[in-house]
Amino acid sequence: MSEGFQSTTVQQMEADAARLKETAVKVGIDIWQDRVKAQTPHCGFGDKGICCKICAMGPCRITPKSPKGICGATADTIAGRNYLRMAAGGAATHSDHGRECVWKLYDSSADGNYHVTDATKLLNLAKEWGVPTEDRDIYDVAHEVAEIGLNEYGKIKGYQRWTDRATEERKKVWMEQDIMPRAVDREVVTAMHMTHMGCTADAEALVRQSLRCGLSDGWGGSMAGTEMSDILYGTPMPKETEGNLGVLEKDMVNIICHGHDPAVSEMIVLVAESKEMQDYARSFGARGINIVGLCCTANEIAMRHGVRMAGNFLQQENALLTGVVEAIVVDVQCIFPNIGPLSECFHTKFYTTSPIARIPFSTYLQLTSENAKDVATTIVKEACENFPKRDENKIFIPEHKHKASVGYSCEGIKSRLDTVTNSHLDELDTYKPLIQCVTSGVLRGAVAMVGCNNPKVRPDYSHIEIMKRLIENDVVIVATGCAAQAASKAGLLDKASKVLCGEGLRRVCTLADIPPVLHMGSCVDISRMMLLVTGIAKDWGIDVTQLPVVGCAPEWMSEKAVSIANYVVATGIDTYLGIDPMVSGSAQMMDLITNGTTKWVGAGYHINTDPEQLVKDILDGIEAKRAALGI
Ligand code: BF8
Ligand code: SF4
Repeated sequence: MSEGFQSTTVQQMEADAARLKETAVKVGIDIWQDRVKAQTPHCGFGDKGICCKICAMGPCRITPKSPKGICGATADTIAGRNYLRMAAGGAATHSDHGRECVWKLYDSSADGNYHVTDATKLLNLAKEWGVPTEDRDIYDVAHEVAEIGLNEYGKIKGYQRWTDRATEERKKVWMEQDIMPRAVDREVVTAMHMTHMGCTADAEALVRQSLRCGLSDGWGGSMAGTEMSDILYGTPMPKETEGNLGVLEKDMVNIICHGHDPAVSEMIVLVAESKEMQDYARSFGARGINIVGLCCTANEIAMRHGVRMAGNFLQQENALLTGVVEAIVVDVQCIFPNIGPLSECFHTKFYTTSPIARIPFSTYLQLTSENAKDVATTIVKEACENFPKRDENKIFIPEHKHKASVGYSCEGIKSRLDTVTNSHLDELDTYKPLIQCVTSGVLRGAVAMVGCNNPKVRPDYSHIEIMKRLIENDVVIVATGCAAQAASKAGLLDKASKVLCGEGLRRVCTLADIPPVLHMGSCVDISRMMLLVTGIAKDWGIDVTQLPVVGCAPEWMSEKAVSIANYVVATGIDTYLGIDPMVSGSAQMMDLITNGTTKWVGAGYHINTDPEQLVKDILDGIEAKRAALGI
């Protein structure tokens, strides 16, 4: 079955992009490749983190001749404040997405738009939080759990209750280092206060708050987002789908869902699947409705419904340039404002749905718990009516696509282990067989591949080349966000791609019937990875810092990625970055985020913008962890 597997190369993807660029030229619109040229070279001060515009005496820039800003702030202060503000922006963003998910649970009802789908997960969480469940209506439980969840965002005392799930060792470290996260809103406000003109000038304190703010996201807001989404829309389990632009269909009504919060995309999928809507599409000459996802929304609906994935961050303009998209629906985050003017060059309708992301040249239909189905119905209907308005002269759909096996939540991974291996051991719900594979050397370790695309490096190249090298070396990969999408485009989520693995990983893939890259979801689902490493550390009986497991974000770009990197490091996992974290203008900051955090929490950043070198560093890091364990 694996015979004949051919990974799509970055060169092939670039050829598709070049062909689509011809359409952009024809319709007279700029795309990111043009804008990168116009923005290069970037401002060196911003790039190194030593431009401050926090007050109106500035902007102040640090040079050898002017080593301090007007207030006296040094390069260390300025780079440190900029870094913390990025972490706070990311924590706020993930967490507010999570908050919306909790609100949907709060608003859920038997006869409303949003329902409890995974009642077991809800009841487990209720038990964890001491909410009575016996003889109660499931929605009464849901509302009480949601109210507690919402209060976590702004509670006046105590720490994030999600951190109770961490290992005892981690909790001790977080308390000792004074980085145990309080309410999410408090950590973000504290970060903004600390970085105001005339507040914290000490870089070390700024990095510590970055860790704490990040933890309030990973072990707070993001975890809430994942958990509530699972309760509302179902916990992902392994399923088959496809990825890359070839999933767009010439003869169907194509609707793209883009963004992050599943509240919108779930409703679009539900409405579009109805016979009434499929018939409506056929009445305009289409074969039916084809829903596809972009970016993290793609991950969310692929994981839960097998909806196909059109691609990642730098593919969003390409998707519209195919000329076959009747509608693109967005909610929040990672949406290029250029989608507005770009959609105007085609028949494509562009819908925004959230007050958090208002974008010119879009139709704004605010989606609420009450009107969600009506809004989705309007969008799907208008998309169908739009089908006959395509311009044949502007159509080109690249043919590349791959099969993709997705849906590897912690429960999904355990289900594979239970059905294939654990049942022989008479022990279910455990990571022990996985641990045995690592201790015996069949697997060398695991890497969490996460993050975005960034044109500062060749898009997707770093993701794909690093993943190929890792699986070749018997390192299993868990992936989320746009990294998971890169894997899907290259075929690395296809079980058949095990032919690219070393002998050990290939054997594991065959035995457990999994691909070498396990798709764990969207970026908020990196909280799943935190629970995965926690579960493995507990089952193994060692600390998270000892595991031969690392994180890697080779093409990151967003503030969310900075928040993620902070909580991954604070959780004890070394993190390998392929993009400079914009603090290189301060030697102290560079030392703090590499060596400093290692002293405090046992993990830090390793930075290398050369992907070949970065993957070598990762493999060396994994082998060093193995050696320290004596395995
Ligand atoms: O949250 S990986 S480009 S889509 S920020 Fe955005 Fe980056 Fe993609 Fe999802 Ni995550
Ligand atoms: Fe300049 Fe200080 Fe104001 Fe920053 S806070 S802009 S360094 S005066």
